[in-house]
Amino acid sequence: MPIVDAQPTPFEFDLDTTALLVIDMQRDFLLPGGFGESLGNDVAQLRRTIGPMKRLLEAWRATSMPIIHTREGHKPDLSDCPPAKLKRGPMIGQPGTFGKILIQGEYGHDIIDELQPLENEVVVDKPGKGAFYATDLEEVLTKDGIKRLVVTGVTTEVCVHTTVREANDRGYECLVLADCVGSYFPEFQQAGLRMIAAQGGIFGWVAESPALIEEIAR
Ligand code: TIU
Repeated sequence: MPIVDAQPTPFEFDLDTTALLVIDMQRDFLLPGGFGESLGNDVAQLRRTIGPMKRLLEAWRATSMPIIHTREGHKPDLSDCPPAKLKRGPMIGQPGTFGKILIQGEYGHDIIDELQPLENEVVVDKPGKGAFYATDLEEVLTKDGIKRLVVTGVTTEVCVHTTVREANDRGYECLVLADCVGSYFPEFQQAGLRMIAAQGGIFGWVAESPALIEEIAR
């Protein structure tokens, strides 16, 4: 079995039971002038993941392992957006630079050009921060016999963390790639990664993408 150098211990995986999760690499979060930046966030902190992610996707696509992309967003009538979320995210559904913010079908809701999914890759639309809540992700993984997840995307302490915690509780082993996840806040990036691997890997493992690419390219 391939083994990747990781924290807190090496991460062992096999090509038949591992999937790549790409969380919310959407224009609304990553594009300059978009929703994320309009909230005062530094999108460069997220955009540094694009190069490593492109290289990872290229290597992963050369294997038979599945790739699953997620997008956070809501139906145009906001019927799947809890009032409590809307109250603290009042821009959701409002017109932004790239269409109505976080609304399915809008330009800003879709994945950035550099990382557009291929036709055979699954895209899971999710109304929450976690990728399991109110989605068919668990069904998709079970059907493919997936037991391990390599997790990438944005943001580290919000949608990546929520998803890793949900996955860990469901029995999946998660490897988070430090250079392929991003937070608007450098201190949350650091702490978020440390939280995953602390206490003997309380939620999972953390590694750098070149170490994984080397293993899957063997
Ligand atoms: N995808 C995701 O993390 N959604 C967020 O709202 N993240 C923030 O950091 N705001």
